[in-house]
Amino acid sequence: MTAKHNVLVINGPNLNRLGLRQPEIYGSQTLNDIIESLTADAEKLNIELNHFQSNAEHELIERIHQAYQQADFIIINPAAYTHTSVAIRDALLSIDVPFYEVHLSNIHSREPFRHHSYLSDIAEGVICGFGPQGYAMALGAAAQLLAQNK
Ligand code: CA2
Repeated sequence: MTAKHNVLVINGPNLNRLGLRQPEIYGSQTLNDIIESLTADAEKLNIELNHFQSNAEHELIERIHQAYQQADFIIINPAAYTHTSVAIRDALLSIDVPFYEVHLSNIHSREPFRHHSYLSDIAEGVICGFGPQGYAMALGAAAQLLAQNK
């Protein structure tokens, strides 16, 4: 069997509250539910999955830095920092690890301030509006990409 690829999943502020409020927008699954299901998917794909969630911008940046030469791929839902954070954009640019941007909701059908992302133009791909399934779609696509590039 080939060596396991390492995928890091990062979730930004307030996503630790998933399932508790606004299920009409974000669904009823908790973040733990999503990560549990993603971990099972990763096992089947022979991928080592690590997860990090924080409500603090500097902690997200530190974790991105740690991924340098450690993670093969990142799946990130930066939550509200998507629309505000040049610092998270710069952190991702500083490590040269490819990433997918994921959003539970369709940010383009919501308030105008959610339409712009500081990350989309530097992401390998963007998935939004598929709810928790978006993370699984991103993982499947990352696995394919990693297998192609070896
Ligand atoms: O749709 C997404 O995944 C978002 O990244 C979620 C962010 C939002 O600021 C982005 O525009 C789109 C917000 C996450 C807030 O999570 C909550 C969880 C439970 C209850 C309320 C908010």
